[in-house]
Amino acid sequence: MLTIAVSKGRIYKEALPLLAQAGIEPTCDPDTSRKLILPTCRDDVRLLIIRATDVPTYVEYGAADVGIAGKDVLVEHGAGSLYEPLDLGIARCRMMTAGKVGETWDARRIRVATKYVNTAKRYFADRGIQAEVIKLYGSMELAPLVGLAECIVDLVDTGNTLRANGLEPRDLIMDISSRLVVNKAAMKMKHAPLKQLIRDLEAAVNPEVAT
Ligand code: PRT
Ligand code: MG
Repeated sequence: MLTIAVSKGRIYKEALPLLAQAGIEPTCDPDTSRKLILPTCRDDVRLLIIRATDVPTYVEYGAADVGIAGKDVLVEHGAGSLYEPLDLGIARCRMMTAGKVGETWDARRIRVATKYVNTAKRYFADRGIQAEVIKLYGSMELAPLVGLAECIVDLVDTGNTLRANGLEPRDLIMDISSRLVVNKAAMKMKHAPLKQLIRDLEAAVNPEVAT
């Protein structure tokens, strides 16, 4: 049995066509079924539907052999314990700093609100900026508006969310896309089926270089 961990929402939606090309199609819809374990058209493959931030944890502990997770989540988790064999090129966005339109902040000392605490600390430390990083679980855009922080670190796609809240993007921290991650022990124990899955997904992502 191969167990694949994936989060509901945009990653699931964008991963479905790739999984289908690899011959894996869930036999029920997570939005309507409430099931957390989705059977697929293949008896030997199942999907776990979990929170995006939990994907590296399930794969690290081997509760899932494989996972699909955003680079943002992997970097924040510190995913050195996982193999990351493939960039799926889906759910793309940018991790950026942002602040109130027209407002500059002290380049040496700032307060930053984010759900990416580890990533933000490392980013500012690398630039010699003393940042006090405040952990939030959502709606980061609110923080600068009410004086909780001058700066946020968040994901930006169209920029509409920032604009709607009188904020503007500042510096690019990293480009984000979703990656396939694999449990290290599973890579040895289930080598043949995992190798095949990686090859099939690679062909789905890059049809022109597939052999
Ligand atoms: O919702 P839940 O708390 O369960 O988890 P989640 O919010 O992490 O899940 P989900 O499905 O929203 O996002 C999962 C993954 O999608 C993230 O980890 C990223 O890798 C990827 N992704 C790609 C994004 C975006 N694009 C994105 N735009 N995740 C979130 N956003 C949000 C962003 O945080 C901001 O609130 O969309 C807003 C910005 O979008 P624009 O278009 O207004 O700029
Ligand atoms: Mg969300």
